Amino acid sequence: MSKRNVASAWKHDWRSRGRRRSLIAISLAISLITACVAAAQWAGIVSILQNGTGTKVKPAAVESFSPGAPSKEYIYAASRLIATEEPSRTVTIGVYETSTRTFYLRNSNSEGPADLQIQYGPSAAIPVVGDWDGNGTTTIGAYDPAAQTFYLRNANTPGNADFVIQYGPAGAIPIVGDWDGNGTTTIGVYDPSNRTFYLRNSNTMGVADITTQYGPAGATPVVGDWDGNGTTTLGAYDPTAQTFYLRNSNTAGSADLTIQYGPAAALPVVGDWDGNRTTTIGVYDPVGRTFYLRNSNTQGPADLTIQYGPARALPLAGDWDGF
Ligand SMILES: [Ca+2]
Ligand SMILES: [Ca+2]
Ligand SMILES: [Ca+2]
Ligand SMILES: [Ca+2]
Repeated sequence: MSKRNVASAWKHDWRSRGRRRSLIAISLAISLITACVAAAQWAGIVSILQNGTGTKVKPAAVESFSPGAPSKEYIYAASRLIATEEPSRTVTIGVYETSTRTFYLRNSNSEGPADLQIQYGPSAAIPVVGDWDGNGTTTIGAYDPAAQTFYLRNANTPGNADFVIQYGPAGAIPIVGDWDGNGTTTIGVYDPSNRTFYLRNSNTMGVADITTQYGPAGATPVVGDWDGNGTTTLGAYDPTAQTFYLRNSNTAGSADLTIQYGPAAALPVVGDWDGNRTTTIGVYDPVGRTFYLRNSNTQGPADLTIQYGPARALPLAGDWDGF
């Protein structure tokens, strides 16, 4: 090999080595840039998490627990928490079949089978339902008109009565409510012979705390919290005129609300169907086995029409599950 050829070969070798070095340098730079971008992104994620602006979500079960208060509901969209709200305590339908002494209770105002089926009460009893212990759930009870005795139970299960209370004159119709607004439902009766309510603020024997004459002759007593202030007050349904007469205090006087509602031969049933704390009207057609429920104490068509229950059952309303 001549000197020139050696030099040329060396130069060629140097050039190719130089090219290789450049390639290594470029690839190192690319790796460095990629690493920097990744680091910057990670730093960004960490800062988002620390600032709480990302999709950090605390366990709802821990955050929502608050004894004595209604638990919050957590609303998610694409696994992001977008809102919280207090759950509504809606009242739902039920019926009592006297011939089999059976409660059929449903946890939603919709057609479908009973969520709870409970045999309870003596024969020929009139069903009553209420929150006897003030824990937020409505539970079963029965009034024996022959013995003028209430049998109240704190669970929607078969079993013995938690309260046995003799109360009311012969021929009385049981009605129950939270007359003093303290959160517990207590007993009462309506005597159709003198159109008088006898209400008691504890589930014990004793004299009436409130005695009030109210309603037209031949009316069926109904009671509810018509103004949503926490106290249950008087009402009457005249089945011949298909008219509700509702009053916002447990005193004698004229009706605060007069509402014509329901088909002939329907039975009144009232409840807080939309969970806004006011009790509103409804009727049950025992032949067509259909509830017609309305969300305001005004005339108009039913907001909810629900076929439910065996033939000729008695309508009920309550918050059976406390949700
Ligand atoms: Ca209860
Ligand atoms: Ca009470
Ligand atoms: Ca009230
Ligand atoms: Ca309501």
